Amino acid sequence: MTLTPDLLDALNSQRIETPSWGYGNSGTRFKTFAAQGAARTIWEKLDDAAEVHRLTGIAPSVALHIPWDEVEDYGELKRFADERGLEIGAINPNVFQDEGYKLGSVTSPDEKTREQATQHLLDCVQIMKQTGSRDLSLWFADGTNYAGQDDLRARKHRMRAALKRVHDALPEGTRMLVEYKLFEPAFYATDLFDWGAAYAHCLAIGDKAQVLVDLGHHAQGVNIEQIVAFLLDEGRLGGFHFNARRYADDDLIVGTSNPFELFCIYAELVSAATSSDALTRSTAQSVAYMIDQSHNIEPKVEAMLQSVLNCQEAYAKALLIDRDLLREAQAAGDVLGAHRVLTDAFKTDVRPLLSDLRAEQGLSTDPIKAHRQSGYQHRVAQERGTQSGGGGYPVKEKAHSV
Ligand code: AOS
Ligand code: ZN
Ligand code: ZN
Ligand code: ZN
Repeated sequence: MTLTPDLLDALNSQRIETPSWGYGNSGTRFKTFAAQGAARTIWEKLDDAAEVHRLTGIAPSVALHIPWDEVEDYGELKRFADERGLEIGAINPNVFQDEGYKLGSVTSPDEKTREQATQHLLDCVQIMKQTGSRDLSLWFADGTNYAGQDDLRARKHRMRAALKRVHDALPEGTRMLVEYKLFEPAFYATDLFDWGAAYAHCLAIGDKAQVLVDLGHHAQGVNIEQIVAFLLDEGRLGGFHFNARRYADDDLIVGTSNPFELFCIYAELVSAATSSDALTRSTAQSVAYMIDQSHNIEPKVEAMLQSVLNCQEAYAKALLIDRDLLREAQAAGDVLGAHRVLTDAFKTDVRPLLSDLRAEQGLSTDPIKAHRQSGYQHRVAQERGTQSGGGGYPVKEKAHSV
């Protein structure tokens, strides 16, 4: 397996965004274990993200969560990131932690609560202007726990109205990514419950609205790569929250329990990026590849490195698919021949290829080993100590268990 110029080009331009919340302490509803050296503030989270980027070369942006990562001066934060070779990525408003959101945020039956939540989303649009972010990433915990608790159509209308207001406040060249989730924390009905609901809202509110696919947000057995293919073809796939799961929204290290699914998703993206249809092509080229994982017992930086590297492997394998052969087999109705073309690529060990790529890029050929040998973890453990809870500046809502 050699690094052809095409492969090199494609692999050089791969990008993965890491989430600020993946660097702080987080846990389950049972316990948040304090990790030695876990980042306590957004500044430390950016330091960790810079370490992941330094070692992988493909993770130059960091998603923020507001207010967990709230600062007084976002210009200063942007400069701080810039000095570390990083950019501020998607802004994730938090409309699920205030007392007032017990019955929902933008879909709450209470008008004042809806207004407060919508204002927070609009404030986040202002933050995007200061951080230079392209994407506003929206996830709502909104929903109901019992049949009859609230009017489902009224809630749909409230969601539509809020999304529309925020959409219309977005500056040119920016987008809102609408994330859906089957359940949790609502257990009877979630207002944005699947890709169809998110897609219908996006379609109704405007061109800057696109769907975000979190790999942990579907029912068991749902074919996520087919959703990806469909949304790409409709020009409405905005981005991903990559993670792995076996049961529900487990938010584990990407590609650990489901490498074939991750590969099939990348296979659709690679195929769409060279589609003869201009909309499909440009949609594929604008996809935001973000990781959304929360660590309970894993060392944070190494866990994030592993996720980024697993995305790189999945993408490299997807690039190896022999497209001509695949088309021929498909056209000939050669069921197993076509499948074999795909699995041949999936079964290829791309680690030597990626090691060559890193050598080309002047990186260490084994980022995990390099991280383990760098002393970074030891140094931050000394400097930061062991703190319970997450981080934030100024100190605000800290604990994170979603
Ligand atoms: C929640 O389940 C969603 O995946 C959110 O995208 C994300 O986990 C949250 O914004 C970070 O707390
Ligand atoms: Zn998510
Ligand atoms: Zn998730
Ligand atoms: Zn989630």
